[in-house]
Amino acid sequence: MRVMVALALGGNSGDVRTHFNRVLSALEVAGVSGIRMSSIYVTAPVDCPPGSADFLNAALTGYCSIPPLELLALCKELERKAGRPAHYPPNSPRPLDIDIILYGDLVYSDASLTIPHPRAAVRRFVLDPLAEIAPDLIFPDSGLTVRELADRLG
Ligand code: PH2
Ligand code: MG
Ligand code: MG
Repeated sequence: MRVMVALALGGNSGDVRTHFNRVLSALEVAGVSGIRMSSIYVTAPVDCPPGSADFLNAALTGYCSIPPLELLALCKELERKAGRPAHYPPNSPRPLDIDIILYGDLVYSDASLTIPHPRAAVRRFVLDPLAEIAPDLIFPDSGLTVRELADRLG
């Protein structure tokens, strides 16, 4: 069974655009279909160490039959291949961050993964790119759409 997933991409060191393009290709190879990607937004760092560089952020949606924890493992593998160390200080500069924002209407939490992403609904750098490609997608925890959540941020 395929479900629509929404991923947020971010990065603020090195050749972030190239890493984003590689994510697209890797997801296609992994069988994710109907992929749509937003434009790339330049965003100011949020909750990052002083002096952090601006980010590039984007969102993508696609139809996926990969189970959530396997999708997480794939995202971590792609981050690692982009040069991100396995362990790093919180919100430190990174060439690639891939966050699972939504996985169909799944609401899930364990030690490694929480879906919907716990901070996505209050982060403009997630909601604005996602609203560009999927404004009517519903966050199953609140029942609000991406557009409604973005409007709430004012
Ligand atoms: N990611 C974070 C923390 N802060 N700020 C921006 N602008 N973009 C991000 O992707 C981002 C952030 C944690 O993953
Ligand atoms: Mg993140
Ligand atoms: Mg992350």
